[in-house]
Amino acid sequence: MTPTITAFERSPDRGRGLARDMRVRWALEEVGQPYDVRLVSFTEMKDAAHRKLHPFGQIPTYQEGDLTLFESGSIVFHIAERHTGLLPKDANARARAITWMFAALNTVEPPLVEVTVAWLFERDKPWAEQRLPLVQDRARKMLADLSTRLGDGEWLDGTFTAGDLMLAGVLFRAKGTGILDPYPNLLAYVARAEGRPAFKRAFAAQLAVFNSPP
Ligand code: GTB
Repeated sequence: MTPTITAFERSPDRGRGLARDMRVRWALEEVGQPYDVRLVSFTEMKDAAHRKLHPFGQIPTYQEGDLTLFESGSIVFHIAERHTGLLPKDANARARAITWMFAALNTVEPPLVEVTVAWLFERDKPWAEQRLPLVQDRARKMLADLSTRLGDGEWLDGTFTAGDLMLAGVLFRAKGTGILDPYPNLLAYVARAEGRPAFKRAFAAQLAVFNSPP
């Protein structure tokens, strides 16, 4: 059965692939699973009908037969479990890949989102000058640890897994803020991820939505 995901009808990022449907599209492309996309406006997202799929009135969602999921991490995990290619067969390697998915979402993403929010939406606030360096500092400490751990590895644990997809997806969103610039290995890691054919197909698909006539 072809799954249907939801995405912004008109992404405010102007097709830069920053919304979290991108990582779901990427996972589906990695495993070769065709999918449909239902585009939703900001108004529709808050309607009761959409909230049946997503309690917080957001995207992405995932529907496949009588299964409905929200949370990009859960959706990518579901895709990785149901198909081959994103989770290793070896039980320990699989557990490590899942650990990296959690690390990407629980440890890496929150401080990076804080930086983006402070940079994009709070710069005009009277307290912005004090807050921005604080959140940047927290993010840099985490990134320094991540950079040390990755070292000169191609991927986190040998071969590309759902852990890399999630981590690279998180770092990709933060790249534009410049916060990754002091860590060339992290930048190279994101560039490797962006070079994957599945990533390129996913990126092109979300860009095509933005470029299509309203
Ligand atoms: N934890 C959830 C997940 O991982 O799926 C978070 C989902 C989420 O934040 N969804 C956002 C959303 O629906 C889109 S991705 N927001 C609408 C709302 O809450 O009303 C975050 C996002 C938003 C906007 C941009 N942008 O403008 O560039 C990029 C990314």
